[in-house]
Amino acid sequence: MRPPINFCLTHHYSQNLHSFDAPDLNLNIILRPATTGPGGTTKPFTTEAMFAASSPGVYRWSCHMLCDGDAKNWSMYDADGRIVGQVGFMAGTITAV
Ligand SMILES: [Cu+2]
Repeated sequence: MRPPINFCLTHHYSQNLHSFDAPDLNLNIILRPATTGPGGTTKPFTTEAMFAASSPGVYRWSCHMLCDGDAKNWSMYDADGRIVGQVGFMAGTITAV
């Protein structure tokens, strides 16, 4: 097992719950929404987590919370209509070197 890596996920503007799921890294993290601060400013909620990749590679993550109701959950689906997230919106990759 490779050494664990700490990382922070800052969730700037969304008022919805999201998740950061990467099954191949055993990650299932719930991201709390931003709150409204003084003067109506957005106060981000930061989530810290730790993970270790067993080997180098590219690992996929996605949000599994169906959080995009305003856009009919467009960002949750891939081009084939599966609920795995649109890369660059509610999905992406983690590269372990
Ligand atoms: Cu989400």
